[in-house]
Amino acid sequence: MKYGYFDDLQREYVVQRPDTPAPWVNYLGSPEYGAIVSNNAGGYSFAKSGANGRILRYVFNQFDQPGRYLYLRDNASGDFWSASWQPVGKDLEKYHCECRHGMGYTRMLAEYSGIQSEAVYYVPKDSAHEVWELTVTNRSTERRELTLTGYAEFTNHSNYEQDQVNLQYSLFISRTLFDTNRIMQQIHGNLDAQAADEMVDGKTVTERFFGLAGAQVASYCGDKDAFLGRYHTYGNPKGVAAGDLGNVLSYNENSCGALSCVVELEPGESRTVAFLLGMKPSAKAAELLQGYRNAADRCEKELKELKEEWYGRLDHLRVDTPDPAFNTMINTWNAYNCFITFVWSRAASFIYCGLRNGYGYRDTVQDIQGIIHLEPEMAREKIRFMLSAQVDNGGGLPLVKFTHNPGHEDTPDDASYVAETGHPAYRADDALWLFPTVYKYVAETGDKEFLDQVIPFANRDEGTVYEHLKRAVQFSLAHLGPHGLPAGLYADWNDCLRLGANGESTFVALQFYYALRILKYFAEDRGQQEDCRWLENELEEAGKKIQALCWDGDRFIRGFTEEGERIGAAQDPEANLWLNPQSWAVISGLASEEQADEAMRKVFDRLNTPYGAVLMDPPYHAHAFDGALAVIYNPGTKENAGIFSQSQGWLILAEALLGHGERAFRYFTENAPAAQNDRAEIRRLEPYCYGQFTEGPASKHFGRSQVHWLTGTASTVMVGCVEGILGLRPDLNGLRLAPAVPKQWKSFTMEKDFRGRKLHIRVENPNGKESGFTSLNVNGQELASNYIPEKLLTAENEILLVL
Ligand code: IFM
Repeated sequence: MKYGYFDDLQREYVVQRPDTPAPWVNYLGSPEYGAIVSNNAGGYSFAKSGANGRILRYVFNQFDQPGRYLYLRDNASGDFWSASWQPVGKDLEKYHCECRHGMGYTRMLAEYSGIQSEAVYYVPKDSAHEVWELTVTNRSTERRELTLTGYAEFTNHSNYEQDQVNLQYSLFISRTLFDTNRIMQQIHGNLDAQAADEMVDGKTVTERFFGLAGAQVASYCGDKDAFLGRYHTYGNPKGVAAGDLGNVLSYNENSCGALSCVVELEPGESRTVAFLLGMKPSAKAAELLQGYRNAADRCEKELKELKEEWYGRLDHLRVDTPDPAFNTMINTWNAYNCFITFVWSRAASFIYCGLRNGYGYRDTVQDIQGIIHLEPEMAREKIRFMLSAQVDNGGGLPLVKFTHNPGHEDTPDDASYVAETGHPAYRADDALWLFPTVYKYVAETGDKEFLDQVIPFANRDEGTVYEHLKRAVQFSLAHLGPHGLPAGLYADWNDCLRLGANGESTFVALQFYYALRILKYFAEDRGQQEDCRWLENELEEAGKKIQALCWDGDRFIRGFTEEGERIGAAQDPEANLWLNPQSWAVISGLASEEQADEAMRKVFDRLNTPYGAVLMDPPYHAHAFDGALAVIYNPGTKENAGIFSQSQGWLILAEALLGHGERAFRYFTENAPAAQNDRAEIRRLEPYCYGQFTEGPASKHFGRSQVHWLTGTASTVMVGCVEGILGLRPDLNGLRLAPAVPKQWKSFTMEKDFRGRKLHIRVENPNGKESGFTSLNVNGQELASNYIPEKLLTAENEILLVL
């Protein structure tokens, strides 16, 4: 079943049926001011931190309420409805609507009883407030008088938990005031006589506003209960039904901002007003509102700026292949998902309730990879930040606080860090993610000097980027298990594998192998002979051990328990085949051709499903060892044999590296949101963003996806598609073109910005191959291989690759 379609020209997803199987949301704003809005206007917003800067309230595990509600009332008939289908929820036979989620904005169009409405929600570029622009048009043949009402439900406290659970306190610190065109909410307003240096108990006054521009306020309400009326709902608020909000303010009640205005429209006439919301004192709010007097013009300008910013980012790579779902994901939605994940990490969605007050090391370092080909400078700054969160022993801080202070942080070795973050120990993989990320940045940009930049460590000391990478390798060497493989510590990539100091992880061993190769490549380029010799020896040593200990004839095992038992061996009754060690054996470069073929075939035969490959099989139930925490999940779910979508990216990449275009593309299609638009009722999540996992065959809801938007899947699949399927593989000195595509793709094109130059690439596939090289022509010159040295490139480049 289909609920909408992709409008690729506008870079919008258009929800045509509003009764979607789950709230389908969009992200607005920037790290300064974040907002989430669903196709029925549900959602919340926050300044800087979802945990401590919460402005709009949202009730999780509910029916997507409350939200940014705009009500329209026909004053002649008394009938009322909302600019989004919910919360009033008019009969869809009479109420026609669509919701267009775009890049940084969401537009709701509705037509009911001869009135057309268009609500646009956005956060202007570089701003810390949100705008709800509402345009109403009279499509009937009579003069109409309408009351338009905006409703924003403030939290009573900026801290999400205080607002939700500590009501004996938070109810009694909030109050609202009204002035001309705005409701002001004050939290701790009674402290207004205190100077900042006399703050009581560390608290100051917090002021939020909800204001109206472009029309006069006819009535207002600052008290949620008074607005709704006892035993009413958001679908029939008393004040909206009456056409008069009663001018009530809150004092020791739940605060809200509700403002109404009255507009009269001749047939065909339109009127635009704007509701503004944010955290500002009254005078500043008044000034801001003044700027929106001519609401339509101001909003048009701001939306244009937003689009230009987003299009500018996304246009650094444009592809045109025979597959529309692939195009829409790579050109727009997967790319957008990568930026959203890059910015919000795992902080705020409808599943992450906004409590996590920092960056997970591995998540963020991986998230960066998804935007390197689009915004390398933005990526570089975050890489620097994450390097500054690496401890001087080479390990990563499991959680990097939003208030991170490089050089002065405690570490998992300090009780204070453990108490503050809840992370009791190092994880084996964190700093190893730096290798693919730093490599991709340097290769994309050619910025080799980056390796010489000096960056502090989290706790003390500083070193060049190259030194940081060396220490990451040294961390693994200092934490080897009894067989000499890297220990699994508190976790490897899999949060549900607690292998400890004596258990060992094949995944980390393969990452380590990959890390050694990258560092050696850098060392060779820099002429660091001693390091080259050291790394060569380590590589040989690691390679031998992994081969001897982890290859089980037709698969790589997952590792060893603390008791020395093998995990993921063929004869194990449960979890006897794991996905990641197979794909990473290929990505790391360790697997021989025969091993790669065998292991990847096993994955395809045993783990693959119509929705992607499960993380392992069979699920844990009766045979989980002590550190196999996955058993806490229902079978077919998350790490317990769910289709963990992030791993699909590595699978796509691994198959593509092997030249298996058919399989790589199949894995993309099975789990790509856009490719499932026609069966959205099964997938349930938004058809335009990734989820953390899809329920596997062992679940009652096989095919249903979960945990929308904020997932490492965005970046791994992006890398799998860009480096893998499209075959865009830069290195220090140029660019290799090695696509791995479905045989039936006859040709495709790519427009890529590369190191300040434009590449216009056409790939032809006259003989129906999956990969390979017949010829490469760059600006009229035939090259001997599929590699383009940077020195051959000019400002504009015409490139033709024949497979
Ligand atoms: O790798 C982790 C990630 O850090 C958080 N979500 C689950 C993944 C797999 O366990």
